Amino acid sequence: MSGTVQDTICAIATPVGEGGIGILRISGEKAIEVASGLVRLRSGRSLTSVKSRSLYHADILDTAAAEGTAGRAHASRALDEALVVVMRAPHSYTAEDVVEIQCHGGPFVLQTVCEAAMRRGARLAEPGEFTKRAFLNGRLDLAQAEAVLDTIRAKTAGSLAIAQEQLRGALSKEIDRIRESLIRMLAHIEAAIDFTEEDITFIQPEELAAGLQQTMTEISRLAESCREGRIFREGVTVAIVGRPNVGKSSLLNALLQTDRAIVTPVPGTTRDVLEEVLNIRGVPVRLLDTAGVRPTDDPVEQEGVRRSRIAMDEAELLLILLDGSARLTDEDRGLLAQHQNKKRLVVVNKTDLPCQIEPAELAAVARPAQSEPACAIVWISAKTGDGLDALRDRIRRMLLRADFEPGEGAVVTRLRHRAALLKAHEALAGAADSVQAKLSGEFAAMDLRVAIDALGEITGAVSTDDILDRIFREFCIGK
Ligand SMILES: Nc1nc2c(ncn2[C@@H]2O[C@H](COP(=O)(O)OP(=O)(O)OP(=O)(O)O)[C@@H](O)[C@H]2O)c(=O)[nH]1
Ligand SMILES: [Mg+2]
Repeated sequence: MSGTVQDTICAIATPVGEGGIGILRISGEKAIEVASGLVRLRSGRSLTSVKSRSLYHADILDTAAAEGTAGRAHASRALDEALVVVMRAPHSYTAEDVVEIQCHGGPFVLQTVCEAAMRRGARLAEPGEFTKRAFLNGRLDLAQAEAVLDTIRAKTAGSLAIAQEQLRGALSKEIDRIRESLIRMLAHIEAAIDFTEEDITFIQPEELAAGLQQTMTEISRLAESCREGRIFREGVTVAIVGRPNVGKSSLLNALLQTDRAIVTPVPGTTRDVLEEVLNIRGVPVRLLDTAGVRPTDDPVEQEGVRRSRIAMDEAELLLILLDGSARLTDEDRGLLAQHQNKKRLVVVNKTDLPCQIEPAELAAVARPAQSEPACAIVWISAKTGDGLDALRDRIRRMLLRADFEPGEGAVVTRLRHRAALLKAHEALAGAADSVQAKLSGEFAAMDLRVAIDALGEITGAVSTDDILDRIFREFCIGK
C-alpha cells in the first residue's frame, strides 16, 4: 500500500449503484480544509467552526472548477444538496479528522463530488485504507480490523455475533492475556539467567512447566475453535449427491423453499452444478445440487457427472440421497462406498411412497468398510417436507460442536490466526522440553519469544507491512 498516513484520503463509502443516500468519506489532517472547498453550509457558518459529530445541511459546490474557467467570475456550480458531518480527531473511525458528505445516492453524482474533493487536495483511498488508519492510529487492533470486514460480510445471525464479539475485543483480550502471562514467564527466566551467580531462584522449574502446559492447553482450545469460526465466517459447502431421479433437485428446492432447480421425472435432468447460499439452523451453507451420477454415453451428461465429482471433492459434507421407493442399486452402493474420509449423511427420500429399501440392507451399506463409523440416516420426503426439520438439525450437528454457541466467548475465525496459534504452541512445546531436560534458561527464553511474537501477529502487536497489506487488500474501497 503506497501513500503515507499524513495524506488526506477520500472515497465513496457506500456501494456502487443507486440508493437513497451515498456517502463520501474524507479522512486526514486536511479533511476539513478539503471539505470546506466544496461545502457551503446553508446556515452560512464555516465548516471549521461547526460542532463535531453533528449534521449540517449544505450545498456541495465545485468551486475549483469555477475558478479554472480562464479568470472569468463564474458562479460555483452546484453539484448536490447534502448533509455534512465533521468528526474531529481522535473521535472518528480513523482517529483522524473525518468529514462525511451524505449526498444523493447515484453513481454519477457521487463520483463528481469525489473528484471535486480530489481537486481540493485529497487522494483517492486504497481498499481498506480507512480501517488501516484506524489500526495504525491505535483505534482498533488487527483482529478487530478483521472483524469489521466479517461484520460487513456476515451471512447469518451466528456469523454476525462472532464478528461483533471479535470487534468488541473478545479474541484480542484472550490473546493479550495469554501473551502477557508468557511475557511474565520470560521475565522470570531472563532474570534467572542474569542473576545466575547469585543463587536466587526466580521461578521453580515445576511451576514454569505447569504454566507452559496450561498455556498450551488454552492455545489448543482457541486453535480448535477455528473450525466453527471459519464455518460461520466463510460458510460451509454441502453437496447433494445421488444417482439420477432420487430427488436431489427437489431437496434443494425444498430447503430453499423456492423453485430454483428444474425437477422432472426424466433421469438426468440436472446437467450442471447449481449453487445456492442458505441459512441452515444459523449455519451459512453453500448448497450444491449436482447431476445424477451414472455411466452414460451422452457427452453433456458425462460433463455433468464430471462436475458432480468435483463438487463432491470440494464439499465438506455430502448428503447422499437415496430413493426410498425403489430398491438400492449398484450406483447407490458405489456412491456410499466413496469419500469415506468426509462427513456424510445418508438421506432417504420419497417417504411419502411405499418403502422398498430393506432397513437391514441400508444399515449394511451405510457402513461400507468395517473400520468406518456408520453414516447417520435421515428419512425425508422432499415432496411433502416431511423430515426436513430433522435433516436441518442433523446437518447443524454434523458441522458444529454440540456446545458451540456463536457470540459466546473468543473464537478464531481465520487460518491466519490458527497458524499463529500453532506456531506459538510448537514453540511452547519446545520450551517445555528444554525445561524438562534442565537445559540452560536461554533455550526456553528463545522459544518463549517466538511464541510471544506469534501471538502478537494475531492482534498486530507484532506486524509487518506484508501482513498488513494482505489483510487490508481484502477490504473494499471506502472501508
Ligand atoms: N413422491 C415423491 N416424488 C419425489 C420426491 N422427491 C422428488 N420426487 C420426484 O422424483 C422425480 C425426480 O426428482 P428430481 O428432483 O428431478 O431428481 P434429481 O435427483 O434431481 O434427478 P436428476 O437431476 O435427473 O439427477 C421428480 O418427478 C420428482 O417430482 C418425493 O419426496 N416424493
Ligand atoms: Mg436434478
